[in-house]
Amino acid sequence: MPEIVHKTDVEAEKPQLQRPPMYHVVMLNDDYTPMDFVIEIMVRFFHKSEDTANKLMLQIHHQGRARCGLFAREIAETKINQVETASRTSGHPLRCVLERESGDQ
Ligand code: TYC
Repeated sequence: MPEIVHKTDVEAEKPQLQRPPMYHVVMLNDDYTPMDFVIEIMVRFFHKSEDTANKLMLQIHHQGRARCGLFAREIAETKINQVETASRTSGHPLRCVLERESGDQ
């Protein structure tokens, strides 16, 4: 027989607005990865136009980092793996990190 579980007042009043958090893939600057390679990666894995990819690459070069896309956690982790595998295969140290969305910025 299924047991009836009564919600506390607090649980009953909690609005059911939960959704899984999303994550930014943040690309980092380094001194060695060629600019053209970074642009290629942005086009290939983040579906950026050449123009947007060029702007993002320069933003990273000058400011140290830029967000390249917002994804569910598993997708974001896969993107990072794809970028880093392609980079290592080509002998470059390009890196990305995850950043949990916060609503600000
Ligand atoms: N700083 C690199 C250079 O001068 C270019 C670069 C841009 C590297 C963006 C990584 O995410 C990056 N060749």
